[in-house]
Amino acid sequence: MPEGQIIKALSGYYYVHEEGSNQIWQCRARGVFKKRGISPLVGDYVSFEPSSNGEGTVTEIAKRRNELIRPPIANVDQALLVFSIEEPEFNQILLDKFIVHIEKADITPIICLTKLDLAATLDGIPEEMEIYQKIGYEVFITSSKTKIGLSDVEEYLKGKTTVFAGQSGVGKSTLLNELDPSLQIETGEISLKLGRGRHTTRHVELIRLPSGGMVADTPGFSQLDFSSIEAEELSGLFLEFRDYSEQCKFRGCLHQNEPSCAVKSAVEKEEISSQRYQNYLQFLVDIQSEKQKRRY
Ligand SMILES: Nc1nc2c(ncn2[C@@H]2O[C@H](COP(=O)(O)OP(=O)(O)O)[C@@H](O)[C@H]2O)c(=O)[nH]1
Ligand SMILES: [Mg+2]
Ligand SMILES: [Zn+2]
Repeated sequence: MPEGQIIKALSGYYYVHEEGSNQIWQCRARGVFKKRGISPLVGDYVSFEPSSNGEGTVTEIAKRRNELIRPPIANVDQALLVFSIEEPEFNQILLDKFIVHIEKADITPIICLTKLDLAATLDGIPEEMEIYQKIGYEVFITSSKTKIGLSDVEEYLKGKTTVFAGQSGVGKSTLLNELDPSLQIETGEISLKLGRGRHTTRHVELIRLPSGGMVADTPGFSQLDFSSIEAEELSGLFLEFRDYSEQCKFRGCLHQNEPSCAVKSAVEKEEISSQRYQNYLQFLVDIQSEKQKRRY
């Protein structure tokens, strides 16, 4: 049976790129998936059965390496977390929220700071970026307007499947258009009145870039709550806490109010960024209070 990868899902159809060919097959999913509560995702490697009308039926889904629910996509190597320096203004708590969710899904986060042309001087680059570089995250600083940094991003996407994530209006679609001008993805002018971009990307689709690599522009990560994350696992999703955690006095230390906490002393010694730690505490409280609510 032919095999391929789902590159688009729209209105109950799955568009399967047949392996070793350029053909795209419009497929339905076999009924049994629904019964078992499984829905095929963009990025899934599948077997499919061509039918006489030129369409096909997805008959099997290969085991996923990872998956995200919103946006619905599977088998991703890395997530490009796109944040603009201005319009909208850089938001570190949102960046940390993205990182936590991406780390949880076992996908590598990469940070891309856009709209450098809007930073008045180079001093306008948020100094927080150094924190992330020190943790070991790749950071790119770009402007689609002046074309700065675009080839570095392009190089990093080669041979990988990358999902673009970030608030509406930060310049994801514009960046993709720069990487492949034939795409002509709709971009949104910032509404001055609302101060945010229009939602112009409506479905998830994997696109093959001319330079190699697959990318997904997405309608956004709508659900960034912590319902799927346990308090005990949160600190493992802050990578720079990991080595310290092992030295805390109490096993399962949440680095909150416990005595002899190695994470807290690392914050005091400025070995861990206090902003990152504050965001950690904020998320921890969110998780704990969500749990409380579910209990009653
Ligand atoms: N000044 C400036 N504006 C940009 C840049 N990149 C995108 N924009 C603008 O930001 C707005 C939102 O861009 P868009 O790509 O639709 O954002 P998306 O919602 O993340 O896909 C549009 O008006 C773009 O023209 C940039 O590098 N510099
Ligand atoms: Mg867009
Ligand atoms: Zn601790």
